[in-house]
Amino acid sequence: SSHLQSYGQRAQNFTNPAAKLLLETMERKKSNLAVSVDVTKTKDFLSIIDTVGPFVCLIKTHIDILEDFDPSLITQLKELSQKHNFLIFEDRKFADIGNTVALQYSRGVHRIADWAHITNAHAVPGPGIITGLSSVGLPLGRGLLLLAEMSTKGSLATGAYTDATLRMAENNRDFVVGFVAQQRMGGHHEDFLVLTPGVGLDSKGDGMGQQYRTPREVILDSACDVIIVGRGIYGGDTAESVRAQAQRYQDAGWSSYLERISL
Ligand code: S5P
Repeated sequence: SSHLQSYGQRAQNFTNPAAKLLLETMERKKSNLAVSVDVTKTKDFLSIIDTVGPFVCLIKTHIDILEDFDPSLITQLKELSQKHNFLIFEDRKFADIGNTVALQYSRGVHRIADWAHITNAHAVPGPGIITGLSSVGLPLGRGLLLLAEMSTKGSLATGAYTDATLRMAENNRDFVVGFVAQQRMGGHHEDFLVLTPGVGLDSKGDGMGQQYRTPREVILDSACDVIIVGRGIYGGDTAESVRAQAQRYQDAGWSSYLERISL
């Protein structure tokens, strides 16, 4: 019998509503797949999301790469999130002083805090970045992930930096719900979500530093919670290939999770 809690059981370990909703959604949809939709045209963005929606717990966005961004896009994104029951993660990677990130999070043309259940930040400025972001996000029930490690070759986020990032999260449990990292990190007894990019079944890298591991390596061997897949899924040119890849990664992620909790 398993000593590890299921995703659904872990919802009770969090007070943060975004973390609870994500875990409940994962359990309900049997999906630990997040798709990263890194395209530059609104039309492609929405059509990929509508295609992969049934297979994902989470859609990850880089809203600032859309060339034809219009606020009505956000209405459509929210409608797709309702239709398919997924959460939205804006991969903004905030990295400035608290006052500045609070403005970047709430204002500008994108108004990220209005629609993104989850966003992320680098730990490099120190805890003030969490104070700034939580002043906006906490009253809205949003959650924050800290980048504790990166998937890229030569990443500087290792060792003492990664450890200090963990401490920052532990001291801000109400708003910081977990990490973007390559593995579940030891040394803390509290529950955190671990979301992991750099996942691909057919490629080992991209010639620009990205490094890929398989869903099984990420979920089973490294004990992470969510696989984040971008080009491995939307890289195909037909809706049918995008759909087939989303299903394939969902199955690979979920079977690895079932194997892990049965250990
Ligand atoms: O360490 C990281 C952190 C992130 S959030 N490595 C990453 O690749 N990412 C993001 O995950 C990156 O910005 C991109 O949006 C996605 C990976 O895309 P793929 O096409 O390489 O799967």
